[in-house]
Order: sequence, then C-alpha cells, then structure tokens
Amino acid sequence: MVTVEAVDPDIGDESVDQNITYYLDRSSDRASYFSIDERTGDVRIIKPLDRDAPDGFPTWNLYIFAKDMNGGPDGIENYVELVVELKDINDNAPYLDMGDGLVWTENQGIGEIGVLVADDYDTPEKNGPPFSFELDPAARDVRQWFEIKRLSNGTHVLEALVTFDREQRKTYDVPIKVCDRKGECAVDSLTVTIGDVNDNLMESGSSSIFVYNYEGLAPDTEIGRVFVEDPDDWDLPDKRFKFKDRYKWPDFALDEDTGMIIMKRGIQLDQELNTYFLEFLVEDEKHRQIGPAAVSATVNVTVQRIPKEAVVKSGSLRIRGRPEDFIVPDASGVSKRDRFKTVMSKYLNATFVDVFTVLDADVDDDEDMTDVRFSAHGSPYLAPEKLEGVLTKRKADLSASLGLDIAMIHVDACMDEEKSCNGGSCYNHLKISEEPVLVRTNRTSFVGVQARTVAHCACSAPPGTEPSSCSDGFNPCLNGGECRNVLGGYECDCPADNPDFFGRRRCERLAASFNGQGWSWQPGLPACGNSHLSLHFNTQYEYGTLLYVGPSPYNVVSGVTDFMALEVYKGKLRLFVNFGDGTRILELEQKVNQNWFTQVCAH
Ligand SMILES: [Ca+2]
Ligand SMILES: [Ca+2]
Ligand SMILES: [Ca+2]
Ligand SMILES: [Ca+2]
Repeated sequence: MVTVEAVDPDIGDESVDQNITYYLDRSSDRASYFSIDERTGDVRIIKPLDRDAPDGFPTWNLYIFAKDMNGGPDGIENYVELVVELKDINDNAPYLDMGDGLVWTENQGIGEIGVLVADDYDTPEKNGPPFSFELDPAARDVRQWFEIKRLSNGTHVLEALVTFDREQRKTYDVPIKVCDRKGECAVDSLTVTIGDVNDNLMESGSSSIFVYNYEGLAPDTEIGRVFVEDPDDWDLPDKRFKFKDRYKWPDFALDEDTGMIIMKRGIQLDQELNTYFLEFLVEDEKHRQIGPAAVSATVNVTVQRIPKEAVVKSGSLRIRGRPEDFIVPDASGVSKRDRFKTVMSKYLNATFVDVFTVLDADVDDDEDMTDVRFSAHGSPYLAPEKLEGVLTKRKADLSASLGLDIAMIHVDACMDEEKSCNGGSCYNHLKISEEPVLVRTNRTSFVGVQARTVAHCACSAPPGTEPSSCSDGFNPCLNGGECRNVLGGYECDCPADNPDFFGRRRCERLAASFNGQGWSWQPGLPACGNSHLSLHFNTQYEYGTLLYVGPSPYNVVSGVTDFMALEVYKGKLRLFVNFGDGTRILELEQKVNQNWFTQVCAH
C-alpha cells in the first residue's frame, strides 16, 4: 500500500544503508490488519478493512515506528502516523430504525399507524437513502391487517386495514422489505403493539401473598398488588383501591392509585405463621363501578418470621428461568416452590423445609437465572453441606419431576475465579439484607429473604458471624451442646464430657471413625492463594479415600475441573491435585496403614 522511509542523520550519507528497523504500534488493535517489512518499510494490508459502522471506521490511523542501529537496545526511535481513508462501497442493506416499534390503539378503524424510518451504515450521500419499503413479498397473513403506502412527499407509512382488539392479540411482527437507493435490500421485522383501551368491566378477584420476614426486621415492604379480574391491562390509571375496613389491618397500608399493599415495619408476628385475610374495594369511574357498584377483592397474606439461623444454614441452587416461573402456581394451584419444598422434606426426612429466597441471580449472561435458598429442620437445622449433598444426589429426579433446569448446586460466586478475582484468592460471603425481595405474578406474590452469595477476593477469615452470647437467637454450641451465658461470653455444656470427642469451646467434634462404608460431608475449601490443610488419621486399610474436594459426579459444571483427592493406595499416601491445568500426582514412600496416627500437612 505504501512504503515508509527513515534516514539517520548520524550516518550523514543517505545513499548507504541507514540500519533502520521498521515496526507497527502493536498496542493498537488495528495493527493486526497491517504488516510491515522491517527492512524495507513496505506496509501491506493483510485483512479486509471495513469502512462502516458498527464495527468499521471510515479512517484508520496507525503509528509506524523506525528505530536506528538495526532496532538494537541502544537505538533511537521516531514515528509517523499512517492515515488510511476508505472509499465506500454499497455493501450494507438498510435496516428499520424504529426502536421498540409502533403502538396502535385498539378499536380504531382503518388509519395511519406511523411513518417508516430506516438507516444504512454506508455513506448516506451515495449508498443510503432514499429508502423504499414494502411488505415482505414472502409474507402472507400480514396483508389482511396491514399495508404500506408511499406518500407524495416520498415518505412511507404503515396503515391498519382492520379494527384491532387488544384482548384478542397484543402484538404483531410485520416483516418489511427495505431497500436503499442502489437496490440493496433486506427484510426487517417491525413490532406493532396494539394499545389498550379500558373497554371491559372488572370483576371481583382473589390472590395470595407469602412473605418471609427475616428476623421480623423487614422495613415497610411492598408485598404485592390487589388483583381483580379484568381483561384490560393498561387501565390501572382508571382504578382506585381502598380497604373495605381501613382500621381493621393496622399492620398493612395500601397505595390507592396502584393497589400495592405495604407490610409495615414492626408488624406484630405472634406465631411462626401469621395469616391475614385482607378485603378491598376497587372502583373504576369510567365504567361507573363506584360506590355500591365497586368490585371486591380479597388477598390472603401469610407472613412467616424466618430466623437468622435458617438463612445462615441454608443450602442453595441456581436454576434456569425467571424467579416468577418458580413461584407461579400451575393449573392445580401448586408452584414449583411448593413442590420443591415437599420433595426436599421427603428426601431430607425433615419436618420443616423453608424455601425463603427466590431472586434474580444477577449474572451477566443473557440467560435468565434464579437463585434459590432453603433450609430444613426437625429440631436442629441441618447443615448446608447435608442439604446440598442430598440435593446433588437427587438432582436428576428433581429436575425430571419438577421440570427444573438446575445450573448449579451450591451457588458459588468464586466458581469463575478468573472473572471474580483475576485468578487470585476468593471466598464466598453470604450477604443478608433486611430488605426483602418481591417476586410478583398476577394472582401470587412471594416476598423472600434477600440473601446473596458474593465473591470476596481474599482468603476467608474465620466466619465473622460467631455470636458473642447465647441470646443472639443462634445456639453457638454444636452437636446438641447447651449454651450458658457467662460473664463476657458464653460456655457450652457438651452432651458427654469427653474432651477427646468434643472440643471444649463449641462442642465441635474432633474425631470420627469410619468402618469403610461411611463418610462425612464438610464445607468446601475456599480458593485461597496460600492454604494449609492438616489432618490426623489412623487406618489399617491398604486402600481408601481420606479427602476429596471437587465436583460431584452428579453436579459437574462445565469448564470447572479443579479438584483435590488424598487417598491411601497400596498402604501409601497419594495426592491428586488439579487447579485447572492438568492433574498432578504426588506419592509418598512411607507406609501409613500401620494402625498408628499419621499427620498430613499440605501447604
Ligand atoms: Ca447501503
Ligand atoms: Ca460500505
Ligand atoms: Ca381493552
Ligand atoms: Ca377495564
């Protein structure tokens, strides 16, 4: 395309070799489209250059460097800017530039819906407008509803040929063939939304709302809207909402314009489950449904106080779909959340299962994901590892019977360490908010606990949730130990006063034995740049797995291969480690199955 040439005044004679080395500014993305001969300075284009938006540029700029002394370390460099102006060719068909489409109100007759607007990425002077529009010649059924007319001033308009009824159909996708002045054409789709008119009477309706109130601390919270039957869906401005008896429900308030019900801060929660049967009147002046003709609406509200322990000891999963899909009742009136609760209480053999968090997972992908948290208890709460372990084993059954598409069991914000923490240390922190999350469909609302797993780019500190006394609504003593408040803290009375078996501080179990059949589930290890792990064991077996950290065969996450396994193999220790770059195996020579205690430390 061009040759650059540099001279070195130190040499003084331009007829001899100037010992210049040429190179491109590699820090620029654009450099990959060009090459340069480092001796001759010949610049070549090696990939096609695009002039047009959205990915191309009409002008391409690039710095070209020349360095004397053959580019050596003591050489001095200078640069020149290369500017390439691209000539346009007509290689783009136009597209409709109409945002969300057009709105056309129902019940009107024939009329002009709107002006058609297009744009073209090529130069407007030569390869763009004027544009021509027609209904896609291949499309059939749209012709009964719409036509395109060219007005005398050259603009094109879309016209309605029939009277539309929004209650019959809300939107139409109209395929339109649009061409530029040179005849480059494409078919683009225009969305026509049929606008609503309040042309239906409302009838009485009923709905239900379930609220989990974290520790009873929820602030004033919107918990769902009063529902009446009405085929219209844009007529909220015509409606007014009232309590049937405004003094009967001091714990609730109502937005009279929107019908939103508010649960007030400090609501009296005498029982674990508190139910309220709220009654409302809804008026619509336009249809004279006022005064005695107002329509009644009932809302069943259930409020359950959920203690901190339930949330701290919750298991979690991430499913594909929107939160609404998980709480909306099916034809038989049962939601996936209800079914999940029933099935898990059977699998876990637990009297109470609470599914108290249902929220948008907030992942960057285009795909909708929902995070769900649940806990289970008979008398003590089950550990999260147990909940998630059982869930993992039953994953296939659950997916099939509930129609759940489970993306992840144990929501792990560190899973993609590269993204979360640039590959460094990462641990999961459960952030619990007193502010609940509302998930709403027409006839049901679910107000859940806002608990999210967030990635912290550090090594996990000991859990910061350790209580300072027994009265925190949280028994710090493990394994059925009894908590006693003492001056400056608490003490635990462990079930058996056997220091070899229970730790003194919190009755933690210090040892467990397995007969070759059993195992124990433990919380996973955080991804830590600098971790130490130590354990004591005593065995006479020649083979056995001491520790495994990694994906379960029932719960494989694509792209994640990290795992660690420590096993006794032929009486010797063997360690498998994979941090994502292949499995490494470490073997030790000593026999460890000699019936004495062996201490293993891994750093
Ligand atoms: Ca064009
Ligand atoms: Ca072009
Ligand atoms: Ca209507
Ligand atoms: Ca209406």
